[in-house]
Amino acid sequence: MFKFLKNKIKDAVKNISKNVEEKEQEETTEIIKEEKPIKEEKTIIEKETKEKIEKIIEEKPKKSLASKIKEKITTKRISEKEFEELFWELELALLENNVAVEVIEKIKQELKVDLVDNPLEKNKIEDIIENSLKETIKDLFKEPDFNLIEKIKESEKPYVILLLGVNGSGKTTTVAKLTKLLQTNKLSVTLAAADTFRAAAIDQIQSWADKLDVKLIKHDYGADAAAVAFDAVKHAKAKKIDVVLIDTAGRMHSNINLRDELKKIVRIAKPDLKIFVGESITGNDCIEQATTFNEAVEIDGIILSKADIDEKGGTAISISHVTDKPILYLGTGQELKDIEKFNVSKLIENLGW
Ligand SMILES: Nc1nc2c(ncn2[C@@H]2O[C@H](COP(=O)(O)OP(=O)(O)OP(=O)(O)O)[C@@H](O)[C@H]2O)c(=O)[nH]1
Ligand SMILES: [Mg+2]
Repeated sequence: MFKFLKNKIKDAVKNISKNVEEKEQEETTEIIKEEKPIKEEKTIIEKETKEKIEKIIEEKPKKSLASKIKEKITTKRISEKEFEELFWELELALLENNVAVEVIEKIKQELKVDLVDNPLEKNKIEDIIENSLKETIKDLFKEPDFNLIEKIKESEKPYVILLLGVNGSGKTTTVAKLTKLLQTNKLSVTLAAADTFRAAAIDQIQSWADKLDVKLIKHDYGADAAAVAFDAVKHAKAKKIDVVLIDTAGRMHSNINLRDELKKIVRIAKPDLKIFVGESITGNDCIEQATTFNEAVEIDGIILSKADIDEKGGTAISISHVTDKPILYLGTGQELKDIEKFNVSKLIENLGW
């Protein structure tokens, strides 16, 4: 992740600091030019009365030319207008890499507070911009305030997890990966084949259930998805199974009927956790889907699939901030083992920081 964004940010930051230093040289030359008339003025007023001279000296600017130049040499101030010009390249880099517009605006505002009209130590401008950017991006992520495995172990059985998202986002594969993860943590699992809609969906999850040696509760194609979920929870209760994972049909977030069906599954199965599974590579679409699903059924967290093929990373940077929900896991491939607990520090490291 971030293969492209990392280099783009580095280039933009380098260019910003280079431009700042170039501007600085121009301004220092201007100060020297400005100071000349003051000297000429001084020669004229030397002829005037002592009293007048003292008055003029008193009124002269406190800072000498030397101290002005020294301040210019060691520090640099960026005006708001300069900042707008300088930020443009970074803004483009973020846009090209799927960072949401409202998130870019937030990054811009935070950088502005740190950079505009503050004396910035020369030669450290690149570091200052990079640090400010790093802290801002870090703050964009919402860390989950719980550990899923611990939460399940503390909760009443069965702990019910519903996975939702648009077509092909990786829900069924994620159900299988989570099953493996839970089994590794000594938790028993029942699956619910609540995608009764797409041809071969039940066969697909059945083959995962066989591989993972877990019970799959299924009805026929076209059956009521909520009833499948309800039966799975009932089965898990009777068998004292720790977790029920409900695989739902892919649905466009804009389809009102399918959104209502999802609401019905939620009403009947009463999941403890609703997870939106979104494709990391789809950028702003993914963020819009998460926002719409969140409005419909209030999601609790996000799993971003296909992080292994996402070289931009802007979705990961933006989605928590826009939805105010944490990213719980990243899907990092097509195998059962390819699921990683989401870790902000690791992600920031990938950005080269
Ligand atoms: N590279 C990669 N591929 C993934 C990942 N997760 C899922 N896939 C692939 O994405 C495709 C779709 O995955 P599914 O799990 O069937 O997606 P779904 O959301 O259940 O799809 P529908 O049920 O049709 O809505 C499959 O080919 C998966 O192998 C991932 O993390 N990385
Ligand atoms: Mg599926």
